[in-house]
Amino acid sequence: AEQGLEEYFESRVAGEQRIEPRDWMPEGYRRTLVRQVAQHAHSEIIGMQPEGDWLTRAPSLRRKAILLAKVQDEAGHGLYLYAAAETLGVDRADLTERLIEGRQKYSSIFNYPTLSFADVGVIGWLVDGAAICNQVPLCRSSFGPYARAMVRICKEESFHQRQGYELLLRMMAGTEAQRAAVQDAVERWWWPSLMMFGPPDADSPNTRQSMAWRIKRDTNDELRQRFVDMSVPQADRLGVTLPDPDLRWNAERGHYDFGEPDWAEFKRVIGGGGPCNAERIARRRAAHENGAWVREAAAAYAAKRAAEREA
Ligand code: FAQ
Repeated sequence: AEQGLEEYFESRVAGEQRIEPRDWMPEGYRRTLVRQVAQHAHSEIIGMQPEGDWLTRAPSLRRKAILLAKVQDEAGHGLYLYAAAETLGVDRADLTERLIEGRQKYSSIFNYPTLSFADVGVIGWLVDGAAICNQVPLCRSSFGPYARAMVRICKEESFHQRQGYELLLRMMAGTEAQRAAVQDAVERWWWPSLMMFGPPDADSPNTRQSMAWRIKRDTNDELRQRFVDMSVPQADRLGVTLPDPDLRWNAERGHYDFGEPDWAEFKRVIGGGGPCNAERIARRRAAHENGAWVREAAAAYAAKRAAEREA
C-alpha cells in the first residue's frame, strides 16, 4: 500500500499538483518542509530586530511610519509561516523553543548590525530584494500551505524593497555625508546578501532532493546569479559601487561574473559566531519569557470558558 501511495505522491508532484496537509507524504518530505518553513518563520521574527533598532531613531514621522509598517509585516509573515508549519503536525511553541535553544537555524543575514539609518535602506533594497528573488519561485512550491503563504508575503516584500530603494535614492540626492553612509552600508551588506541564498550548489546537501520534490524550484547558485544580474543595474542607477572587483558583464554567458563570497564567514555565522548571534537570540528569549504571563492568562481563560460550557 505504501508503494502505491508513494507513486501517487510522486505523480502529483510531477504533474505540478499541490500536496495538501492531509495527503500522504513521505516522511523525508515532511521533515524537509518543517525544517525549511520553520527556519523561514524564525528568520522573519528575528529579522524584525536589526531594523526594529531604528524605530525610535527614524529621521522623520514619514520614515517612522514606513518602518513600523514594514517591521509589523515581518511579524505577520512569521505568523503565517508558523501556521503553515503547524499544518505539518508540529507545534509553534515547540518551534520557538527550538529556535531559542539554538536547535533550529534562522537566516545568517540577521546576525549583522545596523550601524546607520542608511542600513534601513540597504536592507530594503538588498535583503528584501534577495528575499523576493528566493521567494517568488517558492509561490510554486509543491506544498500548498507554503506556496500560498508565499504569494502574500512576496507582495509585501516588494513594498519593502521599494521603500528601501526610494530611501536610498533620496539619501544619494542629499549631502556628501549621506552618500558616504549609503556607500558604507552597501559595502557591509553586499556579501552577506549573497550568502542568504545558501552554500554553493556543490556544498548544498539539501538542494537535489528538495528540487526533485519541487519544494525548491531553483538551486542556490541559480538564484544568487539572478540576484546579482538584477542588482548591478540598480546599483548603477543609484550611483553606488558594489564591493567586488571581479564583478563584470560576461556577454558570452549573458550574466554578470562575480567573486566568491567568504564561505568561512558564512559557516561561522550560521554556527552561532556572527557579530550579533548571541544578542539576537538573547532578545528573542527575553521577549518569549516576558510574554509568558499572556500565554498563561490565555490558557486560564480558555480553560474557564471550557468549564463553563460543560457546566
Ligand atoms: N542562513 O542544503 P542547503 C526574510 C543552512 S528572508 C542560515 O542549501 P536548503 C525576509 C540550511 O538550512 C530570509 N542557514 O539548505 C526578511 C542547511 O542547514 P540544515 C529567510 C542557512 O534548505 C527581510 C545548510 O545551511 N528566507 O526573512 C542559510 O536547501 C528583511 C545547508 O544548506 C528563507 O528562509 C542561510 N542563509 O537551502 C525579513 C527562504 N543558507 O537546515 C526581515 C526559504 C543555508 O540542514 C527583514 N528557504 N543554510 O541544518 C530556502 O529557500 C532555503 O532553505 C535556503 C537554503 C535557500 C535558505
